[in-house]
Amino acid sequence: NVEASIPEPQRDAWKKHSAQGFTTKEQFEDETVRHVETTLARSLFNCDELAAYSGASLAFRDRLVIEWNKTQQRQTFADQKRVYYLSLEFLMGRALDNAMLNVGLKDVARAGLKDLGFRIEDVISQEHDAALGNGGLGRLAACFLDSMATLNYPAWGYGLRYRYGIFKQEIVDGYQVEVPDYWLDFNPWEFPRHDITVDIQFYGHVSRHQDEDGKNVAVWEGGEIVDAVAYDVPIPGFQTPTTNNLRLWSSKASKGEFDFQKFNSGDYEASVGDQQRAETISAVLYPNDNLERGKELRLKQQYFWCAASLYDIVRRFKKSKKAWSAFPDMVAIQLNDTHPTLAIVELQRILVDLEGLDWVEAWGIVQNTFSYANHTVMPEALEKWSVPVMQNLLPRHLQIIYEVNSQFLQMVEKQFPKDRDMLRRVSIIEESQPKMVRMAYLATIGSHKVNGVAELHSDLIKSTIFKDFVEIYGPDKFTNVTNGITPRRWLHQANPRLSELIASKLGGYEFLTDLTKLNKLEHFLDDKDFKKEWQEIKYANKVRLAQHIVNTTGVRVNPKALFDIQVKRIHEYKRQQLNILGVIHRYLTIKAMSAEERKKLAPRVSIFGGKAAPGYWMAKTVIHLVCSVGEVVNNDKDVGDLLKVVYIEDYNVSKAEIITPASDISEHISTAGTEASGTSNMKFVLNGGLIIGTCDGANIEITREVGESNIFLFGNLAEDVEDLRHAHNYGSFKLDPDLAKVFDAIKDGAFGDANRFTALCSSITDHGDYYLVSDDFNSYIKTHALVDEAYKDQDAWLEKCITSVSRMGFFSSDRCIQEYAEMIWNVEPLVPEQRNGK
Ligand code: IMP
Ligand code: B1N
Repeated sequence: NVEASIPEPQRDAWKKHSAQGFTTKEQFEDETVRHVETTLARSLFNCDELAAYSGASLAFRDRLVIEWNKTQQRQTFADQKRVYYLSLEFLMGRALDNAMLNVGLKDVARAGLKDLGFRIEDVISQEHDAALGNGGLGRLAACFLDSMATLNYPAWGYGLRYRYGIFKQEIVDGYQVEVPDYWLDFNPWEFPRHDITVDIQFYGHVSRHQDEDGKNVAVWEGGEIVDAVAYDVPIPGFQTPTTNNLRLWSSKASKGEFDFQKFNSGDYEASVGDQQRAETISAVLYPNDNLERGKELRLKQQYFWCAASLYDIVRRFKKSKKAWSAFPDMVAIQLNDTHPTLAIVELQRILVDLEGLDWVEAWGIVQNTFSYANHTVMPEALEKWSVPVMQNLLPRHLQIIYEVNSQFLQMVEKQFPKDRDMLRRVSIIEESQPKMVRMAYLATIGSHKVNGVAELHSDLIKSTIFKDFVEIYGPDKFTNVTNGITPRRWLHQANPRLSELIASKLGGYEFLTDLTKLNKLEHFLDDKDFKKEWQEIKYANKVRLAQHIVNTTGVRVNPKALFDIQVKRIHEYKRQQLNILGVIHRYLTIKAMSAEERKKLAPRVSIFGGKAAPGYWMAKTVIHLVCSVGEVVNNDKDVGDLLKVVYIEDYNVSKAEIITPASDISEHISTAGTEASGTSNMKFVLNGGLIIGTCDGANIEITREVGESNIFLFGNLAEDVEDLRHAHNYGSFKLDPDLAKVFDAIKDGAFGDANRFTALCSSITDHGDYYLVSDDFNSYIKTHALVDEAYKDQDAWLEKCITSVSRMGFFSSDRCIQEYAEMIWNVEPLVPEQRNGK
């Protein structure tokens, strides 16, 4: 009993003075004004909206951290298994609105801020997004944190505290320009923990020593040391006091002997240089989505973060004084893709080199601790590290990888005698020039479970990259957990009016913690008032987006038009090029139409948004084509409201909260078999928009749930993609005739200097059309015509939307986390007693 070790009078004094946090409007105002006046040293006379945001956030942060403390104590005393979610990306977005809603005090804050002279929306919009991620993979990690806290799982996130998140995108003359995202000027949501600092070693060499028992042990010596400093971000659950922790590591020069020597010897400059080199490790998020470039600094980031996290996890376990064999009963470590795979090697190193466990016992513990989620089959995204680079940076880890590989290959050889090619195929080491470490294989061998993130994707990985491993380990090691999204942020926070309308019909907000409850909405399909209000809400959301569009681009769009939205990272496999080529086709068709025909056409707004990786030239060309088409179409008086084309600058989480509720239709049109899951597809449907999409990723399961009549599917199937590509490469490529007309218009300079688009066009016409734009074009155009038709019958359209929403229960990240917890992590929730004010 920890309490008993503290004298009673002291304990009483602490209890008497223990911080409480506000619950009433009066207390909220007290706390906010106190923070503005003392923490920020401002006053009534110079408190602007930013200061009001800061004051209110600090008031909420106090509340969160009080619950955070209690949660950590509860979890420590409960002494049960915890889950650690390792992700190189956490795309959190804004925290204040989320904190207000999750602790159930947004109305209190709204009233309090009003008393102090502020509108809550203006205060909320002061916050800079926490944008420590590229796209779906990073946002998934953020949704998972929300669900793990809401479901009361004892769970920690571990990541890197990048000084620069994903860059800010500006569109200048129709081109993307990247601006650094320096977001840490004032971040009230993090607690620096300078007392929690871990030494991280790089480079050096390995020597062999005899220990006291005469055992031969490896010692990793020399090299350089960098400090990892912990920064903690509290993660509040919804309608529960459980407040979990996201621990982000920041790099700092070590105070150890290395730079002291230089400093003392008078080499001040070198000492400062060391400091800068150390801080570089956590300086910047790599801005690539679904692409790995094999840069040494990225490997350094990965090891730095894995080693610091593992040190922390092992330290916490050791406090329990349990035997090492109990480690997997207390610790589950989830790897978000292969980026944290070095954690597997690091745990083996700790157990064998530092704790003296026997190799085989240690490896059993490692395998039972880790699980690995694969998020992509794109070859250019699969991580491989060059052996020489790893040899130099992490010499001992490379030895361990070779030993793991040798034992694995011996096992395979016993199972498949004389199959030399099998050994070559499954080896962790690719015998290329230079040799490469295949991280997906290492992650698979070091884990007890491997999962894909949607059904099709999980099937695909079993028949492609992990085919041999299914034969070796049997099919049970491989499983599927279809992705999900948190309904708190993506319905309640992003679309408060729709959430309220649904609650009024379902008799409360239980659907926010049990999303399957939405199915009761189908009972209201004949309720005229309900449907009218639903439609009004969608319209209001479109008006809000139209306002944002005119404010940021100057283009006026008609909120009565059909809003057709594609917002996501720009990537050839996601096929924004198919979308914009389809838009050009629409434009040419309208231009050729009679006045009569035009009257029958539903006006459209084609909305694009998303960032291109700074080095991804083709993606940047796609952005430029969209902007160039917009320039022409939006200024064509002859076309007017029938078609508008806009590019929304700097798509991020907080913009997604405005964009997602405003779609009539959204586009999820990746080449079949390339998009592992997609998660924005789920967000759009949950907000009452329909989808045009390919049979790819989670689109397939969305179709299963909402029904084929409520989704617009088109295009070739994944099973046919390989044959089509093969056919293209062997001479039978035929350009779609409608697409040919589109290319002719581009070549004629209809959208400005055609030379700028030559490479984009010829990637389709001359270089194999790898993403099957031409093969799918006709089907895409025809399906858009069906969308036009369907939209004319507003009543039937509305029914499709409401029916779809009612069937989205499956896509809550709560369902997803429960599946991980039961099938993979084997962890139980720790449900707290509900306290006052909750
Ligand atoms: P740690 O990472 O194991 O140090 O735990 C995280 C947090 O949990 C600490 O910062 C403490 O606030 C809390 N905690 C850990 N151990 C105890 C304990 O034994 N009693 C109360 N709180 C604890
Ligand atoms: O992960 C998401 C999925 O919904 C998407 O379909 C998938 O594309 C995305 C290397 C990635 N896969 N791989 C990445 C990101 C950054 C990086 O450096 C790969 N992102 C995905 C969630 O499952």
